[in-house]
Formats: sequence, structure tokens, C-alpha cells
Amino acid sequence: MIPPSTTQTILILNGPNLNLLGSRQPEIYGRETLADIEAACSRHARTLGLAVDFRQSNHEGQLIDWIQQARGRVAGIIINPGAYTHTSIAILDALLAVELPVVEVHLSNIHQREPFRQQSFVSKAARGVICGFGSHGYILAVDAMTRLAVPPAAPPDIEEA
Ligand code: CA2
Repeated sequence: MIPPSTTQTILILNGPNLNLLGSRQPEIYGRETLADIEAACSRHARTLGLAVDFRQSNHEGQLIDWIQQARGRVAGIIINPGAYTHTSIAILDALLAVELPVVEVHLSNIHQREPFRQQSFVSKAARGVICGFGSHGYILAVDAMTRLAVPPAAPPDIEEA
């Protein structure tokens, strides 16, 4: 029998247009690509004994499917919902339903930007929000998750013979 994995996994979700990071608007979003951020998160998580499942989609329904599938599979969700932050009650509902700790991340300080970016529907489901620190925000979110992550289920008691 294959022993169950004891490494806890954190799901890191990225919403629309974040696949374009590093190519345009570096003055707002920095010069790092999403692949650079994934590599940094994986490296940092490994030093904490965690694994990272890092994904990006431009589609709201895909993000919702991934959130629903996270239940019982990962210890917590870090999400940068991109522009869906400001529009998506559907993503909010999925995050509320999944009953996992959620940390919301934004590269930019959304509170310094246009009024429509200053409201987040997703924040209602988040244990905390990190914004304005660029790609380092993802590392801060992984650190925060170490205190929030759902511990793996305890193995059943084995009676001594
Ligand atoms: O600051 C953030 O992380 C945002 O979630 C990024 C979203 C934006 O809609 C939110 O208001 C704040 C946009 C991500 C788009 O990223 C691009 C990167 C390079 C070029 C074009 C878009």
C-alpha cells in the first residue's frame, strides 16, 4: 500500500490576464512573470514543508471548478482573482462554500487605484488580504498560510496487540 502523503499542499489560484505578467505594465505589476512567481512560491513553500499547486485561468467557471475541487485535497487557498476580485459573487460563493482558509493577494495596492478596484467581493471570504507588495505578496501569503492551513486528518488509533 502506498503510504498517504503527509506534505500539505496549498492551492494558489490566479485569475484573468495574470498570464501576461512581465510583458506589459511593469510599472504597476512588476517585471516578474507568473512562472517566476510560481518558482519562488514553490521554493519558499518547500522550506516550510509545504507543496504548492499553482494555477492560472482567464475563465471564471474554471476558477470556480478548481475552488470546489480543493475541498479535502489542499490545506488552504491563496487567490489573486485579477479583475474578478471586483465583479465576481460566484467566486465569493465558491470560496465561502469550500470551508478552507483563504488568503487574497494583489500585486498592486488596489486601494490606491481607480475607485472600481477598491472594492473586493472576494475579501468577505478571505482570512486576510495582502496587496501592494508586488510578487513578494505571494511569499507573504504562503507565510500567512502556515498559521491557517487545515491540519491533515489524524490517522486512526491503532490498538496495541
Ligand atoms: O494587483 C493585482 O494583483 C490585481 O489583482 C491585478 C488585476 C487587476 O484587475 C486587479 O484590479 C488587481 C489585473 C491583472 C492583469 O495583469 C496584467 C499584467 C500585465 C499586463 C496586463 C495585465
